Amino acid sequence: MNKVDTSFLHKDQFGQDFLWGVSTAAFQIEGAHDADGKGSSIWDVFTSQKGKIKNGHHALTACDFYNSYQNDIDLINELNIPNFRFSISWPRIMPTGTHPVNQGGIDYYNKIIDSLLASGIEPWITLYHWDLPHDLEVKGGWTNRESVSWFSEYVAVCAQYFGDRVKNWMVINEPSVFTGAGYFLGIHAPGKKGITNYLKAMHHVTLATAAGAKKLRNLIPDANIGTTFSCTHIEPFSQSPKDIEAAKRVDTLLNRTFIEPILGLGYPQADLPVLKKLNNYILEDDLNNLAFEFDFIGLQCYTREVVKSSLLIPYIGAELISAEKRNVIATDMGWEVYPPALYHVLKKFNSYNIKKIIITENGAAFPDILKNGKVYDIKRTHYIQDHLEQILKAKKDGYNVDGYFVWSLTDNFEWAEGYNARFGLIHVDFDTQQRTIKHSGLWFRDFLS
Ligand code: IFM
Repeated sequence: MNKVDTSFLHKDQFGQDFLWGVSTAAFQIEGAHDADGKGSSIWDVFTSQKGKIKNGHHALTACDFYNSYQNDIDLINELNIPNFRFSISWPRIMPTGTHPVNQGGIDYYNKIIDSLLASGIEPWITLYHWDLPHDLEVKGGWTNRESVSWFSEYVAVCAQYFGDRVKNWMVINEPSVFTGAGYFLGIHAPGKKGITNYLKAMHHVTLATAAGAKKLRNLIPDANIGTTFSCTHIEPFSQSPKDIEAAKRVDTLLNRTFIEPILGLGYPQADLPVLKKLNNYILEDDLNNLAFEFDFIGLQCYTREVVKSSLLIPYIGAELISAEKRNVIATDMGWEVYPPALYHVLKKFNSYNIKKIIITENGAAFPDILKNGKVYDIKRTHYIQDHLEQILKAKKDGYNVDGYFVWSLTDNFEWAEGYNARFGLIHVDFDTQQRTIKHSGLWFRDFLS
């Protein structure tokens, strides 16, 4: 393959210890929805329901990573990517959510871990990337306080089977997204709606994050333990006091609500009054149990949001003005392309007491075209380069940032968007499962070489 010009950005500018990686999630790539004893997840059930996913797409096969993992690990190697983030499918390991353990699932993840290590690639495990066992959802899922102990039981099994080789762990991925979309808006699995479901799920997921992390610490004392949060740079639509106040409420919900209790600061109830309703579910000692000293926090930032005050939107009194309405450049997700957001987010989160910050996801969906065996995704290449420049700017200004993982390795199943939104450094033909490294992938390869 031809070399791609990387001369204006150099890996060394980020420092010798800076971590470079690529991120994925089980449900989005594995397929093999019922192979070797796997149980159903809430996403298996949700995708089987009519009208939930664009174009009726499902993830029965997805990228077939379950069978083609060796090929994809070889591609990670070819791209010179030293760290691979993937998630464990809870119902593959524990089909009903709690004991017994499914040996078929354990064998599968052992193969992945061993293959990565044999290739010199460091495994980074996410324990929960949204695919709750369906049997637990039948019992209320995250709205049931018992979910905290179900999750701890599952974490202990993962630590016991994989902790001898895997040092890097992320407990829960983007709690604000899956509780908001899955338990308040009903547009993601399990399709629940309403403020009561949402607040219960919020509190139990936050308790589970700390409980899971403590379990890992006990069972793998030398583990590098983190958890990941979606975050976004928020700006008011105008300088009117109402828009400024609305932006503050949205910032509280999207950037502060999940991380602050983990950092020992409690829920930011003063800045978002609806969170006071959480007091109905907070039991004695919960606030102490929510805190955990993570080794790192993973931040996942894709865009900024512009916020206007609105009396029509309950609980938050604010609306997000879409990129389309603002007539700015956007990705296939409708998210504005705004690289300085990453700088602002790094600045903001540096004001907390966090040991290490890693950007554990950043990337873009564009309508890639495979032509003559090549994908010239120059927009994605620029997107990544421009975000890396923002990281350099943040470092220059003294803000701590220790790594950058691209979302994602291959095109994959993008939840309610199905296969329409392509985020990969590697193109996937979903009919043939043929992989083609895109221009962005070649650029990243040369940058990392
Ligand atoms: O695909 C998702 C991922 O599962 C979680 N973070 C955002 C990505 C892009 O939407």
